[in-house]
Amino acid sequence: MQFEEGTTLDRFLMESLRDHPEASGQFVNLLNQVTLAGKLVAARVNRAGLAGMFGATGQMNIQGEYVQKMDIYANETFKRALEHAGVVCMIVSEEEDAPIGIPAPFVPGHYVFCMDPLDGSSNIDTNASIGTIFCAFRRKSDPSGPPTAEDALRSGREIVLAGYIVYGAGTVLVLSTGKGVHGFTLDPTVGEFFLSHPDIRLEPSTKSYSCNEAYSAQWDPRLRAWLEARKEPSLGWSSRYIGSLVGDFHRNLVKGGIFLYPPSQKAKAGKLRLLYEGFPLAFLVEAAGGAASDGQQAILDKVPKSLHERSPLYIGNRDEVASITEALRGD
Ligand code: P6P
Repeated sequence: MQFEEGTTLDRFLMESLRDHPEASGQFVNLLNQVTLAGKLVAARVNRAGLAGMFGATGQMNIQGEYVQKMDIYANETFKRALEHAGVVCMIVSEEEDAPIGIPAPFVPGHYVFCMDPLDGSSNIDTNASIGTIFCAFRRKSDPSGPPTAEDALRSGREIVLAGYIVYGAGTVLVLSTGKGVHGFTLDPTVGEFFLSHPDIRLEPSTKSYSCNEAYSAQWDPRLRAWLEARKEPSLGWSSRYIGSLVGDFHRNLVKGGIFLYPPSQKAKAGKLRLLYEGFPLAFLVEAAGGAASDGQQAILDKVPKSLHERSPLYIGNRDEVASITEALRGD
């Protein structure tokens, strides 16, 4: 199905769901609640400096990271939008140690929602792009009882929706239900997302890499050799790294690029979380013709053993992911 730029998100969803007469209204409602929360967070991010929302709260989350004021705001905004709508039975958040159930009198819905409510938030004081990353599964447990951990600890291949909202020069929602990847830009004057990046596709290869090279002395030597080989001037590679996963990933999705976050002494299993960072971005990148690996297997083939499990992440154009996985084969 072809959509011209300027299509609203609502119309895009209505048209896309025509192929799914079995789809309940909950799917559209879920996305509507996500976009509502995204608009609220975007408005606050854009005024953070004026609204006293810069800086840390002094608290530390389960990840051992200092919680920024905006982390709390984003987490509460997405939770409130989702809890009340009868579309989710469980929310897993980077900011919450345990899964969040749906409090009475609200009614649980069909979906399990996993999110990093504001990734890269420590960059907000420098006005760098930050973002919300999410994915959703259909509930697996018996709806007559409470949701279980197994509703969230499952293969990435069971994801039914994934996306992110990048709060940068503009606010862009990128999402996929598995068939194609589409970007919508928020027009804040009317409060509507309009299709701006129809059917994003990645070329097979790239000459741009994103990583924090300060840690390269701690990497597997085969990975260091892989990167050094690409610095041969005649090859014409470049390096781009913001230090905000959503900002780095969005640039690589739109322009091509390979993002690497390998294990290091400080992060022996890698720094990034599988369930609400690796999974959503891997779902998107595969739907756009790219690939995502942990160095041994496809990210989406993994099954997390715990909610906040970390994983090495190599993600972007498929030839480069294949080349890194080949270099690391036989760990
Ligand atoms: P480093 C932000 O804190 C984050 O979780 C991701 O957004 C980003 O990709 C990564 O950490 C950056 O980590 O070690 O390079 O500062």
